[in-house]
Amino acid sequence: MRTCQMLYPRDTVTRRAVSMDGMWKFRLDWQQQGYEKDWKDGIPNPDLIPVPASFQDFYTEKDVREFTGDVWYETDVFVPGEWEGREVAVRFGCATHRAEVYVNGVKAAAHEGGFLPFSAVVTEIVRYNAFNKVVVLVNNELNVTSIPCGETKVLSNGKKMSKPYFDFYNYSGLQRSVNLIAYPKEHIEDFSVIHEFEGQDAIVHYSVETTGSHEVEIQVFDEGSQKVASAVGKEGEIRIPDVQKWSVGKGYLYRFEIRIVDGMEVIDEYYDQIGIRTVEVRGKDILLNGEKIYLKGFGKHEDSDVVGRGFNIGMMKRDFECMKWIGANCFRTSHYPYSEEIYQMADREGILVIDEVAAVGLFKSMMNFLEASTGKQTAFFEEPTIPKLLENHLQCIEDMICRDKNHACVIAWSLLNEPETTNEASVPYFAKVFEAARALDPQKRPRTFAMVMNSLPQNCKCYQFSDFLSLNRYYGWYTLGGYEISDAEAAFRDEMDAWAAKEMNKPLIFTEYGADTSAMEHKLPSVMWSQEYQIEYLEMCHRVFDSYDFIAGELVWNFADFQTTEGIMRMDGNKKGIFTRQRQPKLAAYYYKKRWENIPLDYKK
Ligand code: BDP
Repeated sequence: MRTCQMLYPRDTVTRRAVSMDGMWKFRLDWQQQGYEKDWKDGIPNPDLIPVPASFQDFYTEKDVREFTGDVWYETDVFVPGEWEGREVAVRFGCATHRAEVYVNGVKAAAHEGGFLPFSAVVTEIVRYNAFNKVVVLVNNELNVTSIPCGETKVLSNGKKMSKPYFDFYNYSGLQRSVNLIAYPKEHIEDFSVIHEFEGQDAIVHYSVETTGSHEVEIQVFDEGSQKVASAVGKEGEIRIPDVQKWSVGKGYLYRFEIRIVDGMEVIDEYYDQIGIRTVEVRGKDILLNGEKIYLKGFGKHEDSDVVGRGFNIGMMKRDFECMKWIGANCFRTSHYPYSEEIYQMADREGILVIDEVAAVGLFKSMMNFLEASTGKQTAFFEEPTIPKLLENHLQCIEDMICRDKNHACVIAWSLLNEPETTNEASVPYFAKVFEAARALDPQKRPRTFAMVMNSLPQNCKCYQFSDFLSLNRYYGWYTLGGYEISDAEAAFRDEMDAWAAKEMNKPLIFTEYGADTSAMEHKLPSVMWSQEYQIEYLEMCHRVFDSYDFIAGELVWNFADFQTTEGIMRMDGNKKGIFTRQRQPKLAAYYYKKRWENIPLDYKK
């Protein structure tokens, strides 16, 4: 049975969450012997490695960094005696890209998809008042039936390596926190909120899913801990008088306390911090609380030195400080759902998030991000592997929406990045993905997908699925770069004119535009890769953006330099960052600070 095990682990009067983060035993399975030799019962001769973290960048051997296959993790966890009679689970923030979990040698869970949480319910498996052995087999191989898409290549020397169909390093392992959780048998499984305003008040339509039939109560507290509203029942409405709306830069959060009760007895209790806002697309505008907003910000990555894609609480703090300093109000979780703590922080800071599922690489070309600009036509969605891929993709959409649906910061779902759209076969695939997101989201947020360079007004068969269009465009970089930039601007305007001519009456935002730039390079006059060229390129793009009223946002690629697979196009990673990988500003950061501080939130109203 698959339950929606997405509630963030918390301590309450009825629940316990014990962090299992720390040094775990670790071993790469070079000979693929782990299964046969029962490593599930304990890993022989292990190393020690931190969790959460990607395993790749700790070691000095290239074979380890490039390791593709099974890796094993192990730890011992104490389960208190007083937990007997409750449900006990091991909850993983993620395991990239797939995992099997063994507790005391017994298989407790298997999970596919590397960027969303899952739990192994171990109530019947654990020994109480004793240490229990948790062994996790994580596999990091890429293929074309799971997301993100890629291949695993076997070299003639027998070694395996990852060939991603995407432009970020295939970091993997236990990259997010692991918790041992205990909760009552009759418990809150999930809840959702939909907001509406009536004069100065908010009406919150809520629904709570529980595993039993006892009464549910909800109480709402403001930031001063004053109770402002309450309700009884699994479903209903709560009126919050004189509501403080959640908005950009003002992440006002109410504390919702949910209880299952039996008279005076509390059977289960959960709480969450909820921002109250509405989001919709109307005509050419994206509206927050009924008012037009212009998106300013970044495509990002979870990526930093040494820990790779591992959740890094210090880096998260620094990233939000940099975003506030520069005047950004939005980021896209390119190209996968991020760690839960990042959405909590965005809720708190009043930063908007376009939440993207890991459907990247749905384009039949290993170097799709390069070949896209050549106009090459492929037929990814005609492959026999598509039904299986769709199944995995839909599951990830369901899990992402289940996990993130109550976050005020999440204003839209991005359902794919740079898929192929020029072939008829993509249409039914898109229809299913977009329908699923609409059906699953109680708040019916806008849906979009990021369109690759060759998805153009004249040939794209799927743009109409998006509630607002999201374009990834590199005029002046991958095409017509350097001294040809004036032609790039003309070509860019031609495309925008062609979109305008469609009279879609929809907003369009840029989810990517950018130029690789060395933080060391200054050139007068500019050349490509110099900091001066990055600014000239950005100025050109912004002249275009400022000329069209339906362009409702600009998310530059990328917030910071990030790691990729090595190759002739990448010098130790992608250098399109406005900040370096260490989160120091390039010259362009000062340019943006000036631009964004002068662009009002309701720009182009
Ligand atoms: C786009 C991809 C992004 C790449 C970027 C680039 O969506 O992942 O990193 O281009 O080439 O194609 O920098």
